[in-house]
Amino acid sequence: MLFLSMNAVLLELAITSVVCATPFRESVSKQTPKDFAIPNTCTTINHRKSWNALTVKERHEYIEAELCLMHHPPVTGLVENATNVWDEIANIHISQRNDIHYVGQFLPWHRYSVRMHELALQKLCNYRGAHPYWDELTDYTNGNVSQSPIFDPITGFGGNGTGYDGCVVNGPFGKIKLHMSLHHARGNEFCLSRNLDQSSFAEGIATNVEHCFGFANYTDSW
Ligand SMILES: [Cu+2]
Repeated sequence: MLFLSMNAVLLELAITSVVCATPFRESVSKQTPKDFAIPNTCTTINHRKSWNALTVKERHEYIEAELCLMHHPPVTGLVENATNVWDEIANIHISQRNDIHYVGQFLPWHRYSVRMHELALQKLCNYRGAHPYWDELTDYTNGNVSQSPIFDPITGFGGNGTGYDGCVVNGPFGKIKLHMSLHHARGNEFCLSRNLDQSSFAEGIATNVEHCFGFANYTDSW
């Protein structure tokens, strides 16, 4: 059983975003809530699978849970103009962008963030699976990335955006309204946009991935 509280983790990240810009580890050690404790032994395995390995039913269950987060009332109450948990999660990422990108803590911070997101799906939206991952390299190797199963409009995230704004108009997120972005006034509604560029995926080839894995610490790897 895992005793890590989703609310505590989300609050943890949110608080870090509004009160300080200190390194991530430092903020955690200062503000750890009482129920923030991980036992030494696991009795269940949170098995994260590649999107392509999920059954159609599992894909729908995951997408339903994400849609649930987009309609769930805010849980931290710390984010101005947030109308749902999804807005709060997005704001955490946006407000800390200058401290968590282009630095050694990039991977640890995002790994923690994914876990928080996974707990939100499981605790707030009764999602019983683990957060899936996108095996981008395999899809790139197989051909046109935009034709990958993950962008299927029926069983996946929907396809490329269209029109001037590049709005995604098909799939489960085609009608979703977002509210947190650097490019829009806070709280204003805008669409999910997507513009997949096949050539840009070449940077994620296996030799580059292995090269990064070869470094001994995060800063060198970055
Ligand atoms: Cu990021």
